[in-house]
Amino acid sequence: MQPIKFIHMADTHLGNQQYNLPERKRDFNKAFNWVLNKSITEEVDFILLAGDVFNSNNSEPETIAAIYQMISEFKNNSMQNLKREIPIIAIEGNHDKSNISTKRSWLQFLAELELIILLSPKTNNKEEYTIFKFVPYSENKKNPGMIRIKDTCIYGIPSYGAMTKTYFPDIYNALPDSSDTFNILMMHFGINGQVINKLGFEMSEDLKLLHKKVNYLALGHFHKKYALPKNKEWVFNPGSLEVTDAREIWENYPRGIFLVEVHDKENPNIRHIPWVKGKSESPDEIPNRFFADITIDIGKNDSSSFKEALSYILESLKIILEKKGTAHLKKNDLELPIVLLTLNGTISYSRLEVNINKLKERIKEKYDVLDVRVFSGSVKSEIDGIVVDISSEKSLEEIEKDVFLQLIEQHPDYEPHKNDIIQLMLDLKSSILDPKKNFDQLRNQIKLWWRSHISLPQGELNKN
Ligand SMILES: [Mn+2]
Repeated sequence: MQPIKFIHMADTHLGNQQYNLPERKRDFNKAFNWVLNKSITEEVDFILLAGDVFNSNNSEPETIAAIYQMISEFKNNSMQNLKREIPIIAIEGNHDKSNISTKRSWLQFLAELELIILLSPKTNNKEEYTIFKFVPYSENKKNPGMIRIKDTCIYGIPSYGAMTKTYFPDIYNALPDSSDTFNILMMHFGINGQVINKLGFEMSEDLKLLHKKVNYLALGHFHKKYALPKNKEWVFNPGSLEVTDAREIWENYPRGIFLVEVHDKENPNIRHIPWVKGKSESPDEIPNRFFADITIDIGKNDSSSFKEALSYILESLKIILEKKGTAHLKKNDLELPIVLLTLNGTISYSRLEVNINKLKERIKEKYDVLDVRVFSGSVKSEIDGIVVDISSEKSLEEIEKDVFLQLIEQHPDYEPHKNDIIQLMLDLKSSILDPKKNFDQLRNQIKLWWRSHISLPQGELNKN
């Protein structure tokens, strides 16, 4: 076969303004642009983009403008440097899908502008999809299901969510028997067991059967790199290009892109190019935002108040953050860190004293960081009967529900009515805040609730 070389990436999540920071949106663009430039220096034949190109189909104009500009420049650069264009071949991931109200996805729009080639098989639009045809790009440039480049055939299926796995037999039947070509199938789903707490599909017999017709299954969806099965890999997932979730840092996910060279279709040469924290001089590392993962035990210093703990935290951070010497950095520099600060330990004062916002403020005043995220869910107090998880990731409503739940759980008698009581407490809270309601009305509200939920002799309540 004619040798080919390609890049396989996925989950670029463009437009992701993580933590509400405009810089983060730019970081995602930077990582994407890095891969486009890399594909020129590597002189690849094509790029695979296996879904979740955008973080959302509700992308803002500036996200669309940025991708338009990046791909246009990339096309010009490849024409200049290689005298040819490098096709970008994509499928829709779950994040790219249009919804009923929008009908059209941004990826479809980019395909209409001929910036990318979007693959999707022709389906009968009855109740359930039956995938029946991969229309070649050479026959229909508007709605192709496959494209042939040299001796390589690339087929693409968009994400159909949980239904996707039911189509494996249909996909198998629709794929031609072409043993003389190198066959790539692009899909968007995860495989069970690869990422903790993330549900995917099993390596079922239906899925394994695809290997009879597919040499390289190019996946996206899970943000972690993996290649399966271990003894003879043919299923590949590159992982996301940037950090989309703190968990990816805590669990140290390998992520990046695959650079694949095929001379002998039974033995493709597959290299993973990984991400790296901050900038890098190496052409074989994808620069990402620097995340500083720091854990501090605030029970360890015997502080008797949060004020004391605060100085201890700031002092502990000094050693870690000042060593980095980030003072000269601008917000756009990838070296300027986002601090993921996990607090744990047992404190001698109330958890209600732990003021996360003040802590964040003080850290930002004192150190050069892009942002601070504080996770304090596992801090315990010696004096609190109730443990309040005041981590920044919880909404006020969730915290309230937690508190109410714990109050109720202290009284076993209330247990059977737990959820109803929480609802009553939430209702009462909003009644108290309503200036139009007076005390009698509140008392009646409780009485009514009591009568409809718990049958007690009438006299009991009227006493109070
Ligand atoms: Mn994704």
